[in-house]
Amino acid sequence: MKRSFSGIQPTGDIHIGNYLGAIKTWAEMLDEYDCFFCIVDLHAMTVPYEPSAMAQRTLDAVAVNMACGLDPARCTIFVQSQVQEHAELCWILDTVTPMGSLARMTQFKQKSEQIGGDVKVGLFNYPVLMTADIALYKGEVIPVGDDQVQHLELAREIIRKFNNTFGPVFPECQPLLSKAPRGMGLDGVNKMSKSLGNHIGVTEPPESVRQKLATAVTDPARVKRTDPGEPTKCNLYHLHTYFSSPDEITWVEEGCRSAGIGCLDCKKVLAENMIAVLTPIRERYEQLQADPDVVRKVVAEGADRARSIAADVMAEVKAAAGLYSG
Ligand code: AQP
Repeated sequence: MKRSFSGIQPTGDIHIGNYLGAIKTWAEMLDEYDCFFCIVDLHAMTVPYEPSAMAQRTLDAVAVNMACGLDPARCTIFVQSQVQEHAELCWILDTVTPMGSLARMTQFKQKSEQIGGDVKVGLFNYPVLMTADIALYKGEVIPVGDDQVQHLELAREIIRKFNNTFGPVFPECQPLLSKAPRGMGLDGVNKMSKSLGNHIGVTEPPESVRQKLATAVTDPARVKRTDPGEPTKCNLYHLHTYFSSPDEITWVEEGCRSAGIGCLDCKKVLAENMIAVLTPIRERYEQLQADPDVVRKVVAEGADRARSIAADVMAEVKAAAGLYSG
């Protein structure tokens, strides 16, 4: 089996963008690949965060991923900071990474703007740590949403540079692109993000899903109910294509273009369909919340497996780089 590596940051509520763009695909890969899923808490430290909440958010992220279908009996789930080799390999890869390549990264530019003036080196270096995450397990197939394609291209470049400089330690990694496009936030402007408050969480209670959808931005052309719209310009139409039946999607398309339905009608149907998909996830999550030892055991076992592979690969890396081994 080829090995696959994926990561998710414990930066807040895991949302339907993460689910459709990433976790749903990950859950479908379990029988085809040797899948490693990592809660990347070191990455989450690259933007301001509340230290007292980090450990619980990390465990919550594990529970949500399990509730979304990551079955620990068929994959390895672990926490990044529990495997020290991630930071160690990141440093070594830093020594072959051009500054110019990092400075070009769109996510770096966007997040720097969001933060304001006080941008830290960790944010700049984020893609090198991501490369280390992949390379440490000799990951070959990397499932990504389209927002991460640029980082993966850079990871491939860094891995090539390492192999060219020190010898062929790492395999080439390939992106496995999610079929879902980048999910837009309820603000209709930014991508749906944990940190922007423009999301619907996968464990969100039904009433909250209804309320959030009721206030979500739709096609700006539809100011009054009688204004015809263009569904492809409406963020919520895209969500219908994932949560609604073919008949309902046709109803939305025709009703929106002819102004036969209003945005509220459309939102109500979407809300109920979304709730039907999210309810079993929320229920599984609540069961795991009630028994936190299950989650702790999963990450402890995951860390053991991850550490044993990481130690071997790191020994290979150090030998290739000519470091003293005692
Ligand atoms: N809006 C989205 N649409 C589709 N896919 C998405 N992903 C994230 N947002 C969307 C995919 O989710 C995976 C895990 O993402 P991450 O936690 O590593 O970081 P992110 O991409 O920065 O996610 P967020 O929600 O936007 O978090 P914050 O606010 O902390 O930056 C990735 O595979 C990503 O493609």
